[in-house]
Amino acid sequence: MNTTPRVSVQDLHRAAAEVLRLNDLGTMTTAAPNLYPHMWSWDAAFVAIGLARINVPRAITELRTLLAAQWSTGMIPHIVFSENSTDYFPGFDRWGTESARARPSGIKSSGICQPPVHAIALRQILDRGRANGGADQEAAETFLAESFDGWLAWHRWLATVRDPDAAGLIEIHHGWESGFDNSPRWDGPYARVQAGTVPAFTRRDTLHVADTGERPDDSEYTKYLWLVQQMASVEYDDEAVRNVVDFRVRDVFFSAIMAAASDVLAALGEEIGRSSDAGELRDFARRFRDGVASTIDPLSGLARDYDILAGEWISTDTVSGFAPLVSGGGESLLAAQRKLLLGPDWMGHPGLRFPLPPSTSPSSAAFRPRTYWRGPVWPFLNLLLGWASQRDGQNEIYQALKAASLDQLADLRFGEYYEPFTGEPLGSLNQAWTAAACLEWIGPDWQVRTA
Ligand code: 9WN
Repeated sequence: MNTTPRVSVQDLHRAAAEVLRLNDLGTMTTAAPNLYPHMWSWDAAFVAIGLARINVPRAITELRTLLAAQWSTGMIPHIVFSENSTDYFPGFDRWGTESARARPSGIKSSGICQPPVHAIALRQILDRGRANGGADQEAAETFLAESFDGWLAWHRWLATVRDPDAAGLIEIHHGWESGFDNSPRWDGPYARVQAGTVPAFTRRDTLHVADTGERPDDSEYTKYLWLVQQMASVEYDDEAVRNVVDFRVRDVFFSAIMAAASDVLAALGEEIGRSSDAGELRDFARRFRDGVASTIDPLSGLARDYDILAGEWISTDTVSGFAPLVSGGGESLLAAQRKLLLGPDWMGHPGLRFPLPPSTSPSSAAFRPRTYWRGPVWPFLNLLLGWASQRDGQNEIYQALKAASLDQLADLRFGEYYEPFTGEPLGSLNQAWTAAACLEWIGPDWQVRTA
């Protein structure tokens, strides 16, 4: 394993901070300079975590902008469109959210959501603000008090509308909601989607990557757009969507984030005297933690998604199988998962350039090392796994993820995702959440100068 950084931690820190500045539109950070010129929901949470390391008020602004786009139902949309760019497809016009009654007026957004990482970012902002003291602390404490109800509404919406049967698993209606867009996890459900007529489209994403093979293909996009049309046809009404949409899946990784973030939000609520709401959030955390544990595949030991329309489990060798490590759970389950994660199909695979979990196991027939969610390593996910291992006192895994992540990012390219065997950055460069993850991994270390 190569653990010698090719640059100093100070240079790495400077370059990562520069990427966030480059993507900064003032009150929102674009997910990437060209490929993603708008704000994405779970990207914004990771961006806020990174920003909190360098500028607490700016981190607060990021979450405030996102929360301003919250729908009256409680849903936080997956894209908040910037007025500055039309260079993304599907843009606002294609979403048909204009007529959605729950969308706040004056703010352009998509009509679907992404995993609720936000409470974790809120916690980081508060901790950094308190550590800095003075105006940063005051701003962070004020933001917690003023925004708590918004985050609570978001978790309540997920727990009710997206888990109507209290299965402890969040239902999603589009691969984009998972954030793992074209992962092999969704091959089965998408194979069953029969797209009707979709108006002609011109993609923009393929213009911004070196090789179009890194992205989903046009037939996949046709299905993505078909699902958007189905939801738009009922004006994104929560009940009606469930009846019309051809993609209904219980997403285990989304559910794990829901469990972890509900615990974090509960603890924040307890700090500001919201004990009854905190109790409700603790119940959500328990319910989703149990839901995640209930999905374990007895053969592989990995967590599974569930296809509601087909009535079957989805077993894949993808990194989402480690959902229990994010949600937390019983010690024997977690110990077995850690062993798998460090084993030869994942972080211990001998061919890896850096010992980090690929999005799909290299031992799987579905593995494609250069294609988006079908194999590449995604740096923000490693940060999430690192955060969870630190929460659970798993310092060995935390340090292993940190060392390998910093080695990977020392090329200063801040790729969206990385080829697992060569370490080549793929997708977009200067991806905001990759830079943010880097800042969070570095933490205060950049101030430590060696002689
Ligand atoms: C669709 C912004 C987003 C991430 C997702 C990632 C990718 C969008 C796209 O980019 O998805 O939402 O156009 O491919 O899959 O996780 O939030 O970085």
